[in-house]
Amino acid sequence: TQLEQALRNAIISDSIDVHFQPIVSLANNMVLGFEALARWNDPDLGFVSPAVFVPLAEERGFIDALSETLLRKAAEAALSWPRELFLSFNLSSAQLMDPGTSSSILAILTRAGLDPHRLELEITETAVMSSAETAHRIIADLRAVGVRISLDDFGTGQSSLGRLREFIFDKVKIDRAFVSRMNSDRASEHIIKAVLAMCEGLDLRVVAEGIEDHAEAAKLKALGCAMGQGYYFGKPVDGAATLRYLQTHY
Ligand code: G
Ligand code: G
Ligand code: NA
Ligand code: MN
Repeated sequence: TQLEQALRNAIISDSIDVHFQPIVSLANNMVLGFEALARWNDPDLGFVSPAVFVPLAEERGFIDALSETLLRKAAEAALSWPRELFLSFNLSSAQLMDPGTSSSILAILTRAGLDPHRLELEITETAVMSSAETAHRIIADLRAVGVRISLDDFGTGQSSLGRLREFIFDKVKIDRAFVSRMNSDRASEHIIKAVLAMCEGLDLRVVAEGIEDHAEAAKLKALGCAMGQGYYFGKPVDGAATLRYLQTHY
């Protein structure tokens, strides 16, 4: 298809970009790290969402090539940041089915010179389940060298609390669906409170996603949520704008 051909060309010509969105401490608004988000602005097709081209790349078997360039660019950007902030990078489900993923990630980090302790990988529950044994091996190999693993979009999809019993995660990212409803819907607030209590007991760090205003940030802070991410703190922006952001945000 036209889209597939355009995506191939974009990967080959290295024209898919990485943007960064801050993840902050809710206690003092300090920037702790950034999530890398792929951005593709095609000259003919215009802006294409990663929600479209990541699944297409998986389906057509070029997710490895795509992800390798994205991680390389993200790691290079992270090295230009003035402080040792963490870099959070999304892994797709196809990558968790491929036994070569851990060594290819570590090779990229080595080549770029990024300490594995600065990398976090965001994965969804569905991705872990799709090929459980391979996924567990990849996760264990990466954690053994200091890479941390975040459970993304927690509370959506095929969530099962049983997954948390396996202790394969370092962090949980509460899906923005709960955050956006928190101040209008009592159920969402109760769910967030329960997730925070559970994560504390399980020694998991927590990030609330999709914080869009001061009221949401203040509420989550009052509930004891340690970290936040969302348009209120900063939208995803390119590498140059990320450096400018870091000059004005501590
Ligand atoms: O930033 P945005 O809302 O456009 O992202 C849409 C979806 O694409 C999200 O689910 C996000 O996790 C995913 N995504 C963005 N960048 C990447 C990437 O580099 N790799 C993978 N696997 N998924 C990504
Ligand atoms: O699936 P994942 O959680 O990785 O997707 C993150 C997506 O959420 C990105 O596409 C990012 O652009 C988007 N996002 C980040 N912060 C906000 C926010 O405050 N509000 C909304 N609506 N989307 C956000
Ligand atoms: Na993510
Ligand atoms: Mn998420």
